[in-house]
Amino acid sequence: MRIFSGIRPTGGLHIGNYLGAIKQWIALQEKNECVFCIVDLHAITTPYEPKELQKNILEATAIYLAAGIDPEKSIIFVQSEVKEHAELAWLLGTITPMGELSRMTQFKEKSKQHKDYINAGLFNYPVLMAADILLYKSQAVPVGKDQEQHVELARTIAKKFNLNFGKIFPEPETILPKVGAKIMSLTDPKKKMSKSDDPKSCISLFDSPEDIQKKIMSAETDSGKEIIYNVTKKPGISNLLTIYSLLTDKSTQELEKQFKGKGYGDFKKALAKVLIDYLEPFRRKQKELQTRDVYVKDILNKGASRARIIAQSTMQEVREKMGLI
Ligand code: ATP
Ligand code: LTN
Repeated sequence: MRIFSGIRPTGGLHIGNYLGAIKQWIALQEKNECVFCIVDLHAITTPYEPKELQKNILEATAIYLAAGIDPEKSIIFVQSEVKEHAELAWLLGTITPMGELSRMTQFKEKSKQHKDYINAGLFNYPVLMAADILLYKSQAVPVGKDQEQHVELARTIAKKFNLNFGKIFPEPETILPKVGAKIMSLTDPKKKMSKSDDPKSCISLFDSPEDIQKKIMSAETDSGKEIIYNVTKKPGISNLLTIYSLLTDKSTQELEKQFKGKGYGDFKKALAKVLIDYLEPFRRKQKELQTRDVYVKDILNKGASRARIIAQSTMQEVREKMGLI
């Protein structure tokens, strides 16, 4: 299967990004043809610092490599280096209903978050995302729950293109993790963990052991003192149980048994230890890669060359179907 996913170079990754998206990418690359994209053209739809962008792109790439993306198995590249993304986005924009775009939750949320930065790029964001996916004729897109709506729109656009101009695109499916599709904030377990939120609310993949300990010990918990999985009554402890379960492959029921009779403090101490141990190789590999910019750039150049071959061939077909050649 051809798989595509993208991530914005907007700062460090947290365990929500990892458990919701990247962990799936790493498993999928074993048996599929995977294309992973650092979506810089998406990153510039919200406020950003031009001088920092190249640094963030290299950092983001180092993070994926440290997390286990293997450039021998998968294509990893920067979106703006393959011009066909922008070109296809324009063409697909001509068959995308405005009504669909104005229903998008992310557009509404980001417009609220950045009131003086509501631009047409942010509105058209899902069209560019559809172009990313369709350019590679991808059949599946592994993402967290918050991106499901965008992938559905990409399906709608694919269907419409096939109907209007002739069938060339598969209708992409979303791959959601069974558990962990929405890891919640540590400070407010009713909100999703988000990298643009307060650093205390999320565990970065590269947090120091001391920071992990502090953040987990002060994570918001619920009334009562039993360690029980119940998302409505105990959203805080349930979120922590989900994280524990995903990192240890123990079910939440097993964990309930393991911590029976223990309090929140004991449970949190144990979780902090699990996280510190789990993330140790990430910290080590990232430190190594940070000093190897040339190596990382070389991987991105090779990735872009491989991506271009597929992208150019799809664009040839699209131009023919749309009557542009
Ligand atoms: P931002 O705060 O800048 O919007 P973000 O933390 O939401 O960023 P993205 O770069 O938008 O992260 O998302 C990268 C991937 O991680 C996407 O596939 C997204 O669905 C997934 N993801 C993001 N947050 C979570 C979360 N809390 N739980 C599970 N998956 C998540
Ligand atoms: N919109 C996504 C990032 C993204 C993406 C994509 C994900 C851009 N293009 C294509 C999957 C497929 C986000 O905000 N996380």
